[in-house]
Amino acid sequence: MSIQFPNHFLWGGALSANQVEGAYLTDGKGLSTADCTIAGIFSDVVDRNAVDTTAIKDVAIDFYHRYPEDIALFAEMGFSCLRISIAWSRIFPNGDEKQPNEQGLAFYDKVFDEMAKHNIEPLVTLSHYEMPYELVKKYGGWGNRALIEFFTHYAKTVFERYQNKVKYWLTFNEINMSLHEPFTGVGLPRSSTKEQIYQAIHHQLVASSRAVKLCHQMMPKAKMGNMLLGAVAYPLTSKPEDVWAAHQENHGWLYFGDVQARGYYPSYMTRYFKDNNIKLDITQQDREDLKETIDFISFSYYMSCCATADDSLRKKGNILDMVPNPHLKASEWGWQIDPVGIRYLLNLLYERYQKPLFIVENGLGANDNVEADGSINDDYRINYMNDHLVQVGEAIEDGVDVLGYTSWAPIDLVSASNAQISKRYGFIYVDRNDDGSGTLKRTRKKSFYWYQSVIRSNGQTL
Ligand code: BGP
Repeated sequence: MSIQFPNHFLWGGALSANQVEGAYLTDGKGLSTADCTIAGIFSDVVDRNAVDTTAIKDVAIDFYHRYPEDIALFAEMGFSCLRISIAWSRIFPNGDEKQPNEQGLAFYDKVFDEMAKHNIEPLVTLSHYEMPYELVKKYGGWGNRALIEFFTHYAKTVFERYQNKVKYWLTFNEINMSLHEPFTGVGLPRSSTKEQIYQAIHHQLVASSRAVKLCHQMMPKAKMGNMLLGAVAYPLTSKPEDVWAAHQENHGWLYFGDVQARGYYPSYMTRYFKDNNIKLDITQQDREDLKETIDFISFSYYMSCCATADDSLRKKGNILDMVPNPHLKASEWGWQIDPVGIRYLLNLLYERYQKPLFIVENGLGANDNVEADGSINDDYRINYMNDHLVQVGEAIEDGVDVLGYTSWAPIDLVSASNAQISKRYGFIYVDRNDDGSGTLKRTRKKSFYWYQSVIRSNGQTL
């Protein structure tokens, strides 16, 4: 059966500001939380002054200066869409100013104009694993209700500025990761109590719905989505206790989507808060604000995991506390590869919400080898992505409304979990090493030509 992708399917790639831009203090930018967790953003804050400023993320892949070249390469692959994020700390260096930083705004104008030249539709995340660091120091991050106003002001500022350039928006990247990585998600230390983390998440959910409301008021033609880590859990066995454990595991991340897509907390969370003696400050106004729901659901998908009622089997994985699936192989970083999982997830989310879906991250992190002739033959990446895209096609055949697919990542960049560049994801190789050496030269990998033909044929070559 040949796979039919919709005619206007958006094909592209995804980036985040702190993993590609570099120029971490250029043109008035303030420090962001991502700049202060040099060991990888999945850690608590470090003292920035104690950190060597040649650190890998200060330059990253220098997208700040090389974006015309990179966007031209994306265009050569045939991208119709590019997901980027705006660094909040470029627009409001401290986060709590009234007046934005014009130089920061001007930078993204130039990036959007460059995309427009190549007919590439931007998909923009307002906050991808970062916020102005001052908001953590001065206010205690999202634990403080004041951040709702600061974020809303930031959203309004960028909506005003880019309303004629950007149609697709996302609020917070992988908002459900805050439970596992509270500093990265909500600017809270790992030592925080569950109640503090859920409260901070609540403030973020309210801020998200306020941004959606502003988007709808200011840009009636624009669409705003949420962004979830697609962390689907299967029962480890057919034991009813394991099936229930998987159901609960999925509730742990789906509740974010439930609030953002339905406009209220689901009843299972009321039960969970009660059982765990978690008391949240939720005002009447918050409940009103939450009613403004997103237009589409977006998510990342890298792997699935298993859940079991037997706690002794839980293992600390790379990101989540995963129980390995005995039927799956894993990447070099232990992320289990499961193409069927993306079809399962697409169906699950579509049946649950009946809203369009957007796959905004999917890809394989791997060590690449540059051959003597300079070529990079990344067949493992091609196989991974091909297998996943075939399953996306199946889901479309199942009747799931999929708006598009942006790979993570179209170009090598700094890894979120370990701040290294050697965990490479790109179709484009960047000559930079974990110690900061390298020319930053871009080279097309074998996968570049594979993705180009997939896009050209609208999925027919899969
Ligand atoms: C997601 C993040 C991205 C990206 C990706 C790969 O969780 O949204 O920012 O980094 O995962 O993860 P890593 O870089 O740790 O391999």
